[in-house]
Amino acid sequence: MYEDMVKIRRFEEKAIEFFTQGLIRGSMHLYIGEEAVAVGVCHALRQDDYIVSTHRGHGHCLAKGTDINRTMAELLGKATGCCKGKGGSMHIADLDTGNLGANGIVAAGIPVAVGAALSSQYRGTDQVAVAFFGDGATNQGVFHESMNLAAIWRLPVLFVCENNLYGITVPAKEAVAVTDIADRAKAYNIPGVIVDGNDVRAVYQAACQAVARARAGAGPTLLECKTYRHEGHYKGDPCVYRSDEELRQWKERDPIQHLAKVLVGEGIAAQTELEQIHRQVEQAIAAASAFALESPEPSPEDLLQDVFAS
Ligand SMILES: Cc1ncc(C[n+]2csc(CCOP(=O)(O)OP(=O)(O)O)c2C)c(N)n1
Repeated sequence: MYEDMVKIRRFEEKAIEFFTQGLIRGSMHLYIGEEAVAVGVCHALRQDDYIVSTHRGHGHCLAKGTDINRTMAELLGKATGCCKGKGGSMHIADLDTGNLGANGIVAAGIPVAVGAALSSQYRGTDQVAVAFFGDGATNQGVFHESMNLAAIWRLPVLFVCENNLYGITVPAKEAVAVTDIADRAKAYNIPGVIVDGNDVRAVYQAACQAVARARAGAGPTLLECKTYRHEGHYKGDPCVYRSDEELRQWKERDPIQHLAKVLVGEGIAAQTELEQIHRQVEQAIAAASAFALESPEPSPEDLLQDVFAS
């Protein structure tokens, strides 16, 4: 889990460089600071379980196991990307790892996860579906409709709210009628669990319980992970709506540093082993960057391939 969190962090730091050089087109929403959520949840899943991601989806994609080369190539819009360059930063999907796609429309992935869970129940497999979404998404009607349907049909789905305190510039405390989003589960008679989203072990444990419940046919869980994004809403956001002090306090609770302290403090890993992990990740990032930079652009003939039109 430590390696996966470092991989996501370094991947995005490299993506910032590419974005600044104009090599990543469009907008880019970074996950830095929230890595423990994707990694903790995805480590509780099997490869054939499903996830549905958000506009902030690089972390979910890597945590679920998409090849890092193909992920980097996708960000650069290359033909070797996991969506052949047509998804880009905000719309990555990878069916090989059960990633049904990132989604630029807030909350729109949630019913997709419910549909995947219904399909799993219908087919009699014990696959679980996870919907990742932000605090802002929980004010959308489709979130409530999805929770209700999943609850009455006891679907194997895990609703994971990444509460990073803001929806673009709007503080959740001014926009959400409850203090804890997990409380919204009460309206649907399902468990609502709050977890420290910067503690990957806590996220993992809570996710394991919710996944076991879903696989056993007992239905959905709403898991609220309290966390924070270190970067702005999008790359280039001036962040005038939050204080430097707030950011400093959250950076002190950095999920990667937190786990490093635990691992070394409890004698689970030596500092040198963690340094070795960082070196391995650096090599993987360098290789992925070279792969993406050297990959061909999609050809004009590919424009109408793999797209649906009527
Ligand atoms: C249906 C819809 N409404 C508005 C937007 C514009 N929008 C993009 S991101 C965002 C905020 C999302 O906040 P949250 O769900 O908390 O996710 P976070 O960005 O904090 O990860 C909004 C309102 C959108 N993309 N889709």
